[in-house]
Amino acid sequence: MRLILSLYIPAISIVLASCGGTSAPTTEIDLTVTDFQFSPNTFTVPAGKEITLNTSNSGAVLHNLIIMNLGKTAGGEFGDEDLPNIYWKLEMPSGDNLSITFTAPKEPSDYEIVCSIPGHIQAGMHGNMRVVGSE
Ligand SMILES: [Cu+2]
Repeated sequence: MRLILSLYIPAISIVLASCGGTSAPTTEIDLTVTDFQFSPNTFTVPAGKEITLNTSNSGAVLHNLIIMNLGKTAGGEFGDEDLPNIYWKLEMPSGDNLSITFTAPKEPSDYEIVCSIPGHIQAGMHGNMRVVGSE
């Protein structure tokens, strides 16, 4: 019985995570990138945990995903002055599917996500990663 329960509980968690939209924190994110959008463009992760990001760039051009440092924004255009404010960056060539991990920030808050390629923020490539503390 113990074995059955331990298999059953992760299955429930996966179902809840997929139905919960952006409110339920998840350690696995499926992110599709197009010209010029992140989908989803908001997601919620648990503080300090290892997050698996499965990305697919179905756009025609190179994109990247940048998570900005706490309290930092790239504004309408990512410039050299924003480089020291990068928490984490992933390059996503057109047509590539990547699975990669990063460690979520320890500080619960909202963190801006952007694509730094010129013009892409203005075209719509920005969003929010919410970091929540453990309950
Ligand atoms: Cu882009």
